[in-house]
Amino acid sequence: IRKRPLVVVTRKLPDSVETRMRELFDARLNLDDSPLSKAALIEAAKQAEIIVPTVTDKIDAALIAEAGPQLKLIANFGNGVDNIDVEAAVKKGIAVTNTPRVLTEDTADMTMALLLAVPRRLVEGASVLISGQEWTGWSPTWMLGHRIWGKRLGIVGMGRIGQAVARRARAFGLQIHYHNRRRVPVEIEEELEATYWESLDQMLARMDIISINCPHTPATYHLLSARRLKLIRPEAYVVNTARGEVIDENTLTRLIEAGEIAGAGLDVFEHEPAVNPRLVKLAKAGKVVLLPHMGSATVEGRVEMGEKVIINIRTFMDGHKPPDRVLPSTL
Ligand code: 8YV
Repeated sequence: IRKRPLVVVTRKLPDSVETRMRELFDARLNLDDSPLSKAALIEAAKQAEIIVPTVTDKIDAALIAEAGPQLKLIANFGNGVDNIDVEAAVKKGIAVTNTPRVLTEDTADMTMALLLAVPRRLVEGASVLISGQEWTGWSPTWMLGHRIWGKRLGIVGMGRIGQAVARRARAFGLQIHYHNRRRVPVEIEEELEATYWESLDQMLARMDIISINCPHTPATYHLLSARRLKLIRPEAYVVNTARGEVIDENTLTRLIEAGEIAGAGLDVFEHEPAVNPRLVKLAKAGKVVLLPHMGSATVEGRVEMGEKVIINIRTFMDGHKPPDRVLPSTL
């Protein structure tokens, strides 16, 4: 790889990140911020030594097959790498990196925001005033939501983000439960006062709020399947700031419509950017709160993600193992 490698960046990044990339690399930036077309992405794979994609770029096996021999690194601007066929890349000798840690706390904050917003009817209440409807004044029985203090929170995926959610949720007086592929070390369980459920089914059946915080991989696709969603209690809420594909969204929607699940707070969707119109209808009815994939959307976080991408690229160019290398075995 040359000293100033040809780096194709697929989306508009924060200014400071782009400036630094221009200084360090032969950076081909995407200044108009619309995702690259499939043809442009293929072109990039044929020419670039390094590609910096985001969640909106599908770097699948077919695209990797088209890549020229000069492509050596896919430095994802994002933590989740479900947009990339990591196995196909690594097989072809292309390294993959991501941007973990810098978005953990922001995503956990957004999880808490949804976790509070749905039971406490935050958006419904706020929209009364924004919409110009007349507010007839305080009433003892109007706009009542449900308490979250003392309730049971079931975290699906107790990695960095799941733990950051647990830490916050404890401060809000929730009881912490979790399901994870592996049990987390006992010190962490003790610190979080978290109860481990080996059986996801059993946990789902007993929780008041369920938060999805696991990555989307072939093993977690529709982890909350129709069968599992039916185990959830009718008083319970589901929050998802991970990936839409982890939940069978159609069934979740149907169960909320039928009153068999109380509601949901969703930052991610199965077919982004499309959002099921039935979910929008439920949002209008105050049953769900929907956000357009904003979990890590802070000025600070996006700059740090960009800086991480740069460190990964520079370390790789220097011939060292990049700090955030992703291997198929770590997925
Ligand atoms: C990003 C995310 O917005 O990092 C992730 O996995 O979902 C978000 O923080 C997006 O992925 C950027 O590519």
